Amino acid sequence: MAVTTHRSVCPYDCPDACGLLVQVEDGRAVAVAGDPEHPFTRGALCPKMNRYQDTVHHPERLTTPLRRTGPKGTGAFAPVPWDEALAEITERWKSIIARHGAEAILPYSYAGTMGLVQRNAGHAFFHRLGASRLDRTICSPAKDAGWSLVMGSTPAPSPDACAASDLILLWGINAAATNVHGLHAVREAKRRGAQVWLVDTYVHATAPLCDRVVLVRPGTDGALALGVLHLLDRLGLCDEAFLAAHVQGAAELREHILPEYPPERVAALTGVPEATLHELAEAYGRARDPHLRPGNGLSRYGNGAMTLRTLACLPAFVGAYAKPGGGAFASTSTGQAFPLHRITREDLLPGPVRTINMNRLGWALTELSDPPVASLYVYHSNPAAVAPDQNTVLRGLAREDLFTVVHERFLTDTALWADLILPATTSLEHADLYRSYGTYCIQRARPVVPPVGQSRSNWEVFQGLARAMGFTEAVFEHSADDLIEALLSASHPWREGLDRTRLEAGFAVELDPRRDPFRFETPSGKVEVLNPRDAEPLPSYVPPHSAHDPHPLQLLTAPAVQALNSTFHEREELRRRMGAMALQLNPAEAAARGVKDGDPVTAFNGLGEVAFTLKVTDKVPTGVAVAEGVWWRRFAPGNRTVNALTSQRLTDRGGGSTFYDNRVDVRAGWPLTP
Ligand SMILES: Nc1nc2c(c(=O)[nH]1)N[C@H]1C(S)=C(S)[C@@H](COP(=O)(O)OP(=O)(O)OC[C@H]3O[C@@H](n4cnc5c(=O)[nH]c(N)nc54)[C@H](O)[C@@H]3O)O[C@H]1N2
Ligand SMILES: Nc1nc2c(c(=O)[nH]1)N[C@H]1C(S)=C(S)[C@@H](COP(=O)(O)OP(=O)(O)OC[C@H]3O[C@@H](n4cnc5c(=O)[nH]c(N)nc54)[C@H](O)[C@@H]3O)O[C@H]1N2
Ligand code: SF4
Ligand SMILES: [Mo]
Repeated sequence: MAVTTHRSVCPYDCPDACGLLVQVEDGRAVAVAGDPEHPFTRGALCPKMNRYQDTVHHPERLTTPLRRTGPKGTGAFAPVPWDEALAEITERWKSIIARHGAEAILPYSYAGTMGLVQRNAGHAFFHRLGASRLDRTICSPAKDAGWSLVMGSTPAPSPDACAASDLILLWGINAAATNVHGLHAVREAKRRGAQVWLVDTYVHATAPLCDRVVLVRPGTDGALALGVLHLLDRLGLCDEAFLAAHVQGAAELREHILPEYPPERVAALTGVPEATLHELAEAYGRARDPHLRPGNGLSRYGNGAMTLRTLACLPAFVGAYAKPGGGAFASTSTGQAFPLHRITREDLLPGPVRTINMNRLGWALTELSDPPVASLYVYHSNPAAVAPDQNTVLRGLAREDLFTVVHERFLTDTALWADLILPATTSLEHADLYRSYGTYCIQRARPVVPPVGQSRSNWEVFQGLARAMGFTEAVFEHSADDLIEALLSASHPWREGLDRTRLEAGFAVELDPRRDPFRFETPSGKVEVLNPRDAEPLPSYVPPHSAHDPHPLQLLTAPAVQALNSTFHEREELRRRMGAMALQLNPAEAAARGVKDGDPVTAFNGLGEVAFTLKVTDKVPTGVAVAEGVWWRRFAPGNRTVNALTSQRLTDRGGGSTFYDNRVDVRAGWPLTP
């Protein structure tokens, strides 16, 4: 049988959005490699996506709709035809609507796939239905909110621009895990003599690439940034010409805020020694083209938006925003280049409906009333694993009176609790248009293998549900390809001059954000260190939520190298490389608790208890515990995973998650969790 090669895209929630070359033989993907013609990812893949064919053709793929045949959560299911499954869902929904109204139905989705069509596939349907709306704020809305208070909608530079920098500041980012190709330009800069600094909370996989690693007390980066600004000012390292011409409020920050952040106080707040603080300020202030690369982790605290807002001031004070290799890269907001409303169809809403913050799913399922959530429809998300406060989420999912439908590729922790499971295609089986939050590339992907079993794409399922509900709007008749055309047909300045032929041929092509280094897209046209429209016009330091929690260890639930949130745990070889579900502690913290490397331990707080295998390492400072990865419960020693320890509290702005803003203690042994 002949082998053919096809272009595709990595569909996952990763800033890189790699181009793929997929080899297909007899309707099966047999090999997946990086596309050397992709302008940003240049032919390399991360360890997760090598052997993507093993996910696509995994023996545990869900291949038919399944109906629950035993008690909830026990995994007893039997196959049911698609028509019956869709009819059952819509009949149950019609009776729920008759009793409680459509707001008693809650969709729950996030980023199992990043394609514009499949990711947003449920919006038109649920808007038309009048279901409760979901505020999709689990990832980094506080980062965006804080950053844009200072920078407005100013486009980020190219992610490769930092190759021309002489000082790169990786701030709260484990790029070796989460932005592998972002390191290409960092390595290039290093070859040209740049210094790379990492400001983080523990020494992780990216640290070996860095010349200096500064460990900061979790959630105190805002104070650290103000301390650097204080010293830049004191040492005369500010770019006064840039400040005068392009920054609003530098004088006010200098007068009202910076005097409160002398090195002694900042060292006490952040745990960063005064000498290191001086070195950091000197390095940053004296660099020719200093480049700041903030991650998302530091925004997942009660003060997350304020932290990012403070960080955004740093390049302004040294004039770096106008320098070729300098400035900052927070993310590329490429969604704006497409008329998404043509897919999401808010105009179909029957009237005002309530909005539920996805980080408060546990609360919504267990406490919300008038109407209660009577049905939950989950697609391309795994909230039983990824949502905070797992014990409350599981209590909600266990409710006998909750009708739960899960559209998935695998029997995830969430699918286990479903009344009906619908089998989903992978990205190699459906069409989509991809953008990225870490590059300006866009790429169109066509199906390269037929659907595995009876699996259907998100969009096909919502078309089927719309039909079964009797919805007659034309949008539900359109194919995924029609929707892609609708996204590409309306013009947008960033897409002017885009090579459509190349896009149609499956190659990645780049949007042009028309960036002018001296134009800031804010109401004043300047970098808004002072934002007069905000209740707090100037940035300052506010402590995180957990500052008031008496448990002794800050819990960092950081990304794992071999997984992507709860995705990829289906792959045995990746699980093997990850080893046991580990909690990392400093030797002094382990000794104080009488536990040693490899011991079974339990991390606990007021929300729950989670069993881990202890890893003792001096890469983690005292006062911190690190648990990398969002595991599936079946691979956890105690039937609970890290989110049994994280709270439903939100960020200061944006309604974001606070996954890192939790504290725990640790004791020897494993609990007998049911
Ligand atoms: N391999 C892998 N890749 C991924 C993911 C994954 O889970 N695994 N997740 C994907 C997703 S959904 C996202 S949103 C992206 C980006 O995900 P992000 O959350 O941006 O990930 P990182 O920024 O790399 O990692 C967070 C870093 O922040 C650090 N950190 C936490 N708290 C603080 C703090 O208070 N101060 C400082 N200075 N640092 C802190 C952590 O130690 C960690 O190194 O990655 C994507 N890519
Ligand atoms: N403790 C802790 N929790 C976290 C994080 C953390 O750092 N620490 N990170 C948070 C972040 S940043 C994010 S973005 C969220 C991510 O949360 P989610 O978006 O829920 O991400 P995943 O865990 O990757 O789960 C996605 C699921 O979608 C399925 N899927 C993939 N493609 C398709 C498809 O086309 N159709 C359908 N129907 N299903 C599909 C996959 O099989 C997978 O089970 O997790 C958050 N949770
Ligand atoms: S997960 Fe990220 S780095 Fe890995 S292949 Fe996908 S886009 Fe590339
Ligand atoms: Mo995320």
